[in-house]
Amino acid sequence: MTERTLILVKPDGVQRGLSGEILRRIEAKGYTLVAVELRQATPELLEQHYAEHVGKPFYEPLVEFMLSGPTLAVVAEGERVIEGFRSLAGATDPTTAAPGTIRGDLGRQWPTKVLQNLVHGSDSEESAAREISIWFPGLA
Ligand code: DAT
Ligand code: MG
Repeated sequence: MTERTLILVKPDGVQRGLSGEILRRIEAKGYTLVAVELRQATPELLEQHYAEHVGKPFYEPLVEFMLSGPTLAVVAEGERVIEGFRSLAGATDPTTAAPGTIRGDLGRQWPTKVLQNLVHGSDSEESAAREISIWFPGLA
């Protein structure tokens, strides 16, 4: 069954001019772009998107970081794209993310409370459906 996933190029990726490189990797892997839109997140949208992290020590810095500039919101499609993009993205911590991955090749630790790791990718079918409806209500 074809799947869809919600991918975000976070403000660090947009600000560093890596949107094109990240889209290139998604397309080169063979996935189809369904929607691509540069958006300024709001606190309300982020509270929904990061509902599972509300109350964690890094939540406030995470929201502040996600509000620091525009985010490129993407919906990509393909068989097993949810798992496939998580694999392209690499581990959460960019310092130890494997070389060859987006986070491993392009990310690093900065002196901030939140890890800046360039991209978000939905982690399950349920998350993908929920997150696509938050960012692209017209697609759900
Ligand atoms: P992922 O983005 O790999 O799914 P996550 O959902 O656990 O990771 O966390 C969301 C984001 O929050 C993550 O991309 C970076 C930040 N983050 C997660 N754990 C953190 C931690 N222990 N310290 C600082 N930032 C963290
Ligand atoms: Mg996550």
